[in-house]
Amino acid sequence: MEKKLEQLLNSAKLEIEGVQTTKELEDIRLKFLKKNGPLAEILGSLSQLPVELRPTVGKIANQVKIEILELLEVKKSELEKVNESKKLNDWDPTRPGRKLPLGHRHPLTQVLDHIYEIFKNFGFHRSDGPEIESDYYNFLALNFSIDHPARDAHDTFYVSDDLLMRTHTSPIQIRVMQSAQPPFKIIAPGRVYRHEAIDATHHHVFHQVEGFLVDEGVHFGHLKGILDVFVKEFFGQDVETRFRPSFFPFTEPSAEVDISCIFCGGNGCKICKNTGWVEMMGCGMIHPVVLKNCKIDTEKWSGFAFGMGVERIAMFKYRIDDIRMFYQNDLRFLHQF
Ligand code: 2U9
Repeated sequence: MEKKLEQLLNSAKLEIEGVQTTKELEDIRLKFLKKNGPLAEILGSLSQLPVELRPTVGKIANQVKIEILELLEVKKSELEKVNESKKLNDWDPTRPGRKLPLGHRHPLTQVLDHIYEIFKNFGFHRSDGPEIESDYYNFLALNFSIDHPARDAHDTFYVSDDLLMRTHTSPIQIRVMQSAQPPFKIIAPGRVYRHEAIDATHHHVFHQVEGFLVDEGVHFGHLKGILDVFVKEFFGQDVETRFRPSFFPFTEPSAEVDISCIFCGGNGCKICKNTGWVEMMGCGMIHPVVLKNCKIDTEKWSGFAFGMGVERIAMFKYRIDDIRMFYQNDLRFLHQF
């Protein structure tokens, strides 16, 4: 019996030494130590031995079991070390990395940046201002009468009696004119708020870009020229502009700017409702009252101003028929830009 145990240990030693994988090692463990394996068999047959031999043989059998378990454990950690270093050797830093999904600028930011870039090339500087404004900067300084309907709580979000969410970016320009001396060439982009119901073409939050230029001898021809070049840079060199008389409290004279439809080339289609023209922005010569409110000498200086809705421009450029798409953060929509 002792001889048998010695042979068992030796063959276990030999087999464990030759093992290459953890799977083979596990097979060997089962082969020698399983319930009905050779060692269990020897332990089970102890009862057939003479009583005086049983303790000695039983002790040797247990030692063999412990030794086999130790050999298995040592081999296991050897194999793990080999696997680790194999993994390191497999690592090839010259192979291309895994691509990470990258984000990009929101379509409104892209359009706003494009508009800003064009005016920057005309020599305009960007100014920003607070989204919560006083009645003075949002309305009074801009020549809105005390009873102007835009002042109504139905049209404007009030924070307090005198504070409101700005309804346009024009207050930025009042702040600029009151804090420095002309000439000015400023572009004022930003978020604006209007108290109105949301539908496919209206949102209570939207973005505007306004601009103004104050210098000596500035006239309506300069305004027409700069907006025509802007439209051609933004939409394409074939696109035409036309100016229709309009009214704003802060400009006189005032005009709406239409552009020839970029989808039908001005021939008439569904988008331009068969007119060949699409309304794109507003503009005018800064009202002398507004200049005087900013202590600017109207004998010496004059200026023009313009404004456009960024969502409206983006919707037209990319044929988006619902303004709410910009605010829903649906990745299927955003990935297209
Ligand atoms: C100052 C003086 C004049 C800015 C202007 C418009 C015409 C205009 C609209 C376009 C679509 C607003 O987003 S919209 O609803 N804007 O039509 N804005 S002139 O005139 C100014 C601004 C500041 C000190």
